[in-house]
Amino acid sequence: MKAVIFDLDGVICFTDKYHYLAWKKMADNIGVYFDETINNRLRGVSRMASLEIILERANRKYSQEEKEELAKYKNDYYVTLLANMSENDLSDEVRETLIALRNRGYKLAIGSSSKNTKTILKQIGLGCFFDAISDGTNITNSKPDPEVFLKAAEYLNEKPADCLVVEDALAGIEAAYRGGFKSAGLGEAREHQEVTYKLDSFKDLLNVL
Ligand code: B16
Ligand code: MG
Repeated sequence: MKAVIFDLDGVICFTDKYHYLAWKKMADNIGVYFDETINNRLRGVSRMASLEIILERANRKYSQEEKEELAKYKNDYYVTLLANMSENDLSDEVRETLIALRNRGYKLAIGSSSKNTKTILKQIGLGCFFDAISDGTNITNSKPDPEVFLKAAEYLNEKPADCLVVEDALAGIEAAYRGGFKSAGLGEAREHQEVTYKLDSFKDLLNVL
């Protein structure tokens, strides 16, 4: 293994709670039921695909224009929540593990569906840390399509077979598998049939690499 590609939300930091609050505000606003179980289905899924999942519970159809307005409403509020993030939102465990991997000579990249990736990395003090960033701004197909990880490998100038993908979402492990990457799963991602390593914690990466 020459490189490690990290998912962002649910792996490096926990923006999932802010996604939940923002989607909940939007859903309440249009009177659509939404809870934490539905929120779990949104992990690693793009903004518009997340909205489609939430609207499964709606009692009417929404036009493309209305959907874009709803997604914008959610994102505007989400971005105000991100503004409160700081270096305190990066755990010592994640920071120390990243540094240990860097010291072992691995190239390190981000592979996230989020279009807010660069803002989040800056907020938590990792704005200049990674060798490459592939995110929602440079892809057309979101996880489980492998595009985001294939782009990360390309930016790193490495072959997929030489990169380990670290993910918290089933869609992310599926994307890694389809792209020819080995994967390490945290949380529900441990349950995917094709996951290479089931991690007990983020620092457990130091035992599998
Ligand atoms: P945005 P990841 C994903 O991040 C989130 O898990 C998912 O809930 C979100 O909808 C997606 O990013 C898009 O985020 O609205 O900021 O573009 O897990 O791929 O890092
Ligand atoms: Mg994730």
